[in-house]
Amino acid sequence: MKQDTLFAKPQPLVDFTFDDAVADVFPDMIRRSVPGYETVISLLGGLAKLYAEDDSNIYDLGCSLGAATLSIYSQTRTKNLKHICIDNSEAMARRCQSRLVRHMPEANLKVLCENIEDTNIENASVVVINFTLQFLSIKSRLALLKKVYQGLRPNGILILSEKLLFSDEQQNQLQIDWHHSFKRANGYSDMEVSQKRKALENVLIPDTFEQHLSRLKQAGFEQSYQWFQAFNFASLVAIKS
Ligand code: GEK
Repeated sequence: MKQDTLFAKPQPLVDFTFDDAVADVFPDMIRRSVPGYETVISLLGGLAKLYAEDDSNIYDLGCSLGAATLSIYSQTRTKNLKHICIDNSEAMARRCQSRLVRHMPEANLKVLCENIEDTNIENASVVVINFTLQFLSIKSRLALLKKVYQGLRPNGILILSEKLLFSDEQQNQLQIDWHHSFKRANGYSDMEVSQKRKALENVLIPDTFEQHLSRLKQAGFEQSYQWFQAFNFASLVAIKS
């Protein structure tokens, strides 16, 4: 695994993008930056296994290198599943394609480089949006969730993982401090933490848990439950009844 040192040296402030340099170090970057990432990846495969249905599609929206898809593929025994992975970063989609073809050669797999806002969703039993909704403009988030709801089969699920904002300012600051301490414990320097935070400021816009629940409800989901949280990172399951 290549080590992430992208913010180790002082550099001019530029908005964060998912380019080749990021894609090259992504497994190390996300593991050391998102508390519980590996646990979420492993457990979401087990959740998907409970809802994946024969002859249906599984979507991984904002797939990066396909970790969620790989977890689902290795844990489900359902027949005739089609795995559809979408990322609008060419650097990610290219690497995802070759990685998944290598690790799941038997799978019915489609990797597309496109904006998830343009993706057609149909006949889905499981849709995963793992730490990606937060990168969409706030105003386009509801439309995506509505489209997911429409494209799910009855009893299908959306697994939605996000960085959280807390409406209580004191809690919000504490959660940010705890997260930064987690990053420093994983070897990132104060400078790396601070430069990355600034680069993400206009790019990753978190919502509160309450905003997520209310948006999911507006999109049509009657049942949405939190199943994971580590500091200011959480994951929900929304079920289409
Ligand atoms: C994982 N889910 O390993 N359309 C398509 N892709 C997008 C868009 C968009 N509008 N916006 C951002 N992305 C992955 C981790 S990373 C999370 C997801 C992180 C893509 C972007 O290119 C990147 O690959 C991914 O969403 C977010 O389970 O780095 O914090």
